[in-house]
Amino acid sequence: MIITTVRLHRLSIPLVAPFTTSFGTELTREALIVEVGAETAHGPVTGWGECVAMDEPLYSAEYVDGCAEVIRRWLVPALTSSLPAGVELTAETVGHHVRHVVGHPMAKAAVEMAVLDAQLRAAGQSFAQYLGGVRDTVPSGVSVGIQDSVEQTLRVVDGYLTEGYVRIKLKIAPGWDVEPVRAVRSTFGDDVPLQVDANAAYTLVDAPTLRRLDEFDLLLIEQPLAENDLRQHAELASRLRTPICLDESVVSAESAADAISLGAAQVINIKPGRVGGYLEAVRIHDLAKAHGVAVWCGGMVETGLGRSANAALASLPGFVLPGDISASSRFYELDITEPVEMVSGRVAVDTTPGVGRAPVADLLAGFRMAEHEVFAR
Ligand code: SMG
Ligand code: MG
Repeated sequence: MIITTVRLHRLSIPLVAPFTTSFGTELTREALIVEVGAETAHGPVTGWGECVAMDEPLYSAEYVDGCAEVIRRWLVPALTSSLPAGVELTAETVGHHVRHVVGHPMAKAAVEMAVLDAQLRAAGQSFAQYLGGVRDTVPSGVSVGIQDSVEQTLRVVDGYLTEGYVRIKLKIAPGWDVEPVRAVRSTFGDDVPLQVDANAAYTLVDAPTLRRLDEFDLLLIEQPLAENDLRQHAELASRLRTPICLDESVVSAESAADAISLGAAQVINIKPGRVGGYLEAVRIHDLAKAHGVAVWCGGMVETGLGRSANAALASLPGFVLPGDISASSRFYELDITEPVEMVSGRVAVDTTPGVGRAPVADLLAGFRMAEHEVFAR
């Protein structure tokens, strides 16, 4: 294909309730949507990508406005004006053409997603078909933010279980760990699939506290230590019975390979944005599967666009645990696409060409703070 236009849509979408993690509270989703216009063998086509970076560099080094800058100044030129003459751009080669830009996986992932969406729409193939999905629906887990009290946590969890979510993930932080987990276990029983996510808030010194979580038979503890602490995660794994799952630490297939060989991860949370795109996400899935390491699909408070693509990814055979793939209504009263629904604890995998859904113009416009045409041929 030949890219003819690139537009960046900067959105601010209110959340239905504040979402608190160990690193902060979100009230709105400051989103960045990439719109790529392209000429293909099948005619002109538009592709959409979602950048999962947060408003501030607290979950990871990237942040949404920084991503927009990297996309505009370095990634788009690499795929357009600086692309060597005669080179045909494909989704599969986007990563190669932007490899000289150090880091910035979320910015790269957003661009690759838009190019892949365009390519698949032109070819009439769905994301799930292309990625190698083998399921029509995927189980839907929900991530529960840190609440003001244990009572409030129980009310919120009760609501999600009543709605039908099949797995609960509680956000934890030092001082908010054993107590809420104990309360959820004793109220809802041992059969509720339950896991926790620390977002890197602990150190190895906290191992005795984290070990107290062993008695609750959690599916896993997600990213207890800092992003770069692979060796320390391996050390922690040897001291806990609860399996350790890495999120922030796995930024590429290489880091996934390191984590697995060091014994730092019994489980891996795969987020396409965090690892540089859906293609690298599939490589990590394949690597983990070959090593007998379970994976599941994480969430970054995506709109329906990213959620639909995540459901497609989660339909691959190695995704054996429920993902953070909840309904649009988990975070949004109004989404920018047709809402993603959860029915009987599952989300349907879209089957129409490309990402199964695209932003609805009026909805996109309603949440838009800015729109920039960063390239036009
Ligand atoms: O999209 O359901 C979702 C959010 C899931 O908890 C979630 N994501 O560390 O896994 C994680 C967090 C990162 C985003 S926190 C604002
Ligand atoms: Mg996480």
